[in-house]
Amino acid sequence: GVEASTTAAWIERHRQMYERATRHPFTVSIRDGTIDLSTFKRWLSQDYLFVREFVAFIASVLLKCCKQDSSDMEIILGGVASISDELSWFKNEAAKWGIDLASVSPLKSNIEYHRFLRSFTEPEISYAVAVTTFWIIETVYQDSFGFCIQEGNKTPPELLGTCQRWGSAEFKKYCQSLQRIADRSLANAPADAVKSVEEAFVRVLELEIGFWEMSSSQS
Ligand code: HMH
Repeated sequence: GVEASTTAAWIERHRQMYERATRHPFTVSIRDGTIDLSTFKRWLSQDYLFVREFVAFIASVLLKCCKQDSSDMEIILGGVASISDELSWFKNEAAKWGIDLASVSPLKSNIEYHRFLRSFTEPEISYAVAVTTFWIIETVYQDSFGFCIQEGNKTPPELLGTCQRWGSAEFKKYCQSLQRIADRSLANAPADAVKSVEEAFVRVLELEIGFWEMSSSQS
């Protein structure tokens, strides 16, 4: 639409942090082809645990949506369908890399992120904050992995499937649909509520940076 986008304005206002989340040395090293494969495997294992938590988060967004604004229901339900597909993808990918998912334990930054996600399942948390948080979580991956398949990349062929999963035009469209929903729900929210959604937006960027750092660290 032509109306001002609150979420786009936040990306501009927090541009530096947004770049740190979406052009992190971890994903940039995928694009450069310099990534260490043990680092990639650590990320894959940890992200599988993240996605399992993310299922409950998306379910809570769907529930809030159904209670409030059923016109968004199909898009959020699409998110539920794609997370189901994503879990299968992780299992398949882990098998390819020889990772035993049953023996993976969450690292500190992952646990911190789980705690954050769980805080949204409370019924008093608004749909506006939940759906906007959902949008930025997906968008960080879309932008990060989209960059890995843009022109000039040297992404190793065995990592292209991962990059396409979140970097595809289809996933980008889905993120744009979520962004429209977020902007519309923010347009109807009181100013103090909008302020707290912006805080959640910034918190997601911090948590995403922490997640990449955790995946990159050699411990
Ligand atoms: C940490 N953030 C993290 N993992 C993901 N899979 C996504 C975002 C997007 O689905």
